[in-house]
Amino acid sequence: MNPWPFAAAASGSSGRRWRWEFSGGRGLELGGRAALMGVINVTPDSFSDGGRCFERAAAVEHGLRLAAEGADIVDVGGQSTRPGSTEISAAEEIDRVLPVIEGLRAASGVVISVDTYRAEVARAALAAGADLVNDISAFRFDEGMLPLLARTGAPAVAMHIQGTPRDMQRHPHYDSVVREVRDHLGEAVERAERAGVGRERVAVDPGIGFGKTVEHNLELLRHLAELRKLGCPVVIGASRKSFIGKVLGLASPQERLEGTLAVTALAVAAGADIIRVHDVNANLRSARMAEAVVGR
Ligand code: PMM
Repeated sequence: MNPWPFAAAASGSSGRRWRWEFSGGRGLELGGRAALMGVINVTPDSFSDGGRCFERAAAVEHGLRLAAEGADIVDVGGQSTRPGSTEISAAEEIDRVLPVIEGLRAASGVVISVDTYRAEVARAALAAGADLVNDISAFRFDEGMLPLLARTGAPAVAMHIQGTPRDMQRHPHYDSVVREVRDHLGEAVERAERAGVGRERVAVDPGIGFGKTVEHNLELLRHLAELRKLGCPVVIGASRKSFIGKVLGLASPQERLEGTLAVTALAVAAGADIIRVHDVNANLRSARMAEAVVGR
């Protein structure tokens, strides 16, 4: 008997397979081995890379390096969503992400996602060559997002957040975090369907660190099978996050690689379909090894 209860369900035999099609005959297979999403934060205040990528050329180069390391998707974001962060204007967000998306698209066929909750930014990014939208508000912060997705046919990640980036870590509270996050994401998928965005085009993400205590995050990671029941690809973004720092007593995000790798291996064994990370090379090895052990 396989001691990893979700491993069998995570394998191809369960029929949990998706293929997202993009322009130029490119596509992304989901449901087999986990896909790695590499992070490019084009922000001067990103907690994880300290604004290193704020320069366009450096950001493009960083994205190409992540792709060369094996990232299936590169995720370009211009608006920091760290706890307590303040909003920049849509125009500034577009100014940050567009040159990077254009540069990446000109140089590579890698799948590009834009990390934004604003329809205006998503529209500009898709026109510049992005393939999908990563919305941390699960289509709730901007009512124009679902109509845009319906019109363009772009797939999307719907992530759970309690509150907003500004206030989410003040008093996170749930009666049952797993049930509430699952129901919230289920509603997002239903809203998407009603707007003409088929559920096969939506991936769901519990939003690790977005309005959650350490225990909430751990509880969600222990119960990924609940999210898989929604019938959509499951995304996990735990890379370098503060709950890892709290568990291990590590203040600096740069020290959290081993903790991140542990989460990646366990999430992959539990059937996560997309893993969003800063360190692609190390996480890819962790994922491939975990898949070999559980027979995924
Ligand atoms: N985390 C961050 C930003 N965007 N998107 C998704 N889908 N899931 C996440 O967990 C997520 C995200 C914040 O982390 P960062 O500042 O290191 O990018």
